[in-house]
Amino acid sequence: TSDRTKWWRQDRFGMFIHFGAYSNLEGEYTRPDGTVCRDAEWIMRECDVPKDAYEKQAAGFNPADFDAKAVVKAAKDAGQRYIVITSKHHDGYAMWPTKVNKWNLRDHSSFDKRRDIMRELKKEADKAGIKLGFYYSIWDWHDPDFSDPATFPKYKKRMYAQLKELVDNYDPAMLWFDGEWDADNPVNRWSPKDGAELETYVKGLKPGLLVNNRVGKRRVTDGDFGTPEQEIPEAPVDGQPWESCMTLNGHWGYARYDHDWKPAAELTRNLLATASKGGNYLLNVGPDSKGRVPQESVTRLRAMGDWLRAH
Ligand code: JFZ
Repeated sequence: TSDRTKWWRQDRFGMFIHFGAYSNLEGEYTRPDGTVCRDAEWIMRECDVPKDAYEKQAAGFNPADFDAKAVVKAAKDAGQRYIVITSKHHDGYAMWPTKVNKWNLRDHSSFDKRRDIMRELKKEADKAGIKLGFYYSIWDWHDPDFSDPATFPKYKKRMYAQLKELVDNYDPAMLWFDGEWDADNPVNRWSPKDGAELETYVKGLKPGLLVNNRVGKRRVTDGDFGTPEQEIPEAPVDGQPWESCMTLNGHWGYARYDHDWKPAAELTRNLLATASKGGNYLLNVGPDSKGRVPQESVTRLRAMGDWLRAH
């Protein structure tokens, strides 16, 4: 294990944040016939929301109550030492003012045009000594060039340009890729070579940048670390550093109907079990349509931190 991953291996415990245009629906899509379909960050796909309807609801997205200071404090109180936030999930919506397209929080929302939540988060994280990383989905449901093999290279150019914006403008410590894996999607053109190229490209933008394994095809040695999801592996995989990501309830993105919060004791046990096996623990919060982290999440994070401080 390399020096590059040292800070991250020592940090052990991080905050995952799933926040995007889907958060505005809070997990519920009301169809034209009045029936309600429920999901979270996958709602566009799982509830077959027509593109224009999804774009229309996103135009009303106004997370005015997003409070970077409060988010960083919640992480700090929990004992979390790094934050990974969705810069772009599968719906393709960018949470920073990208110049690559208009499908972003600056140009397609009802949010204050002067604000940039990524910049706000970076500033507060820096102040608190917390590292900031970005989740970025390779899979993109919104960009028409993604799903056509003939135009895919155009999409790839835009993706590279967006990643350069993220690295140049926010100096992230890590890029957490996702969406390279879907079985029925043309994303399967995403070859190990594509993954290796992308990894080389982003590391060229910033030496020292950490990259997770989902940059490629889940090869064990891809990227700098593995990413088991919602599970604690029995044994470490081939000596590779790994990080287990989990939700506080049953969803990544905010779902107003999900009250199935895991007890703080269970979460603390998961953290300790993960750490004892040499892994990192990335625990997720999903801010609501206004940008507020659910109180149920904040209290559980604080209880974990209280336990850690007491022991
Ligand atoms: C992906 C996303 O689709 C999901 O919305 C969320 O962001 C999560 C953190 O990552 O979901 C996955 C990715 C990988 C597996 C399962 C779900 N997997 O390897 O089993």
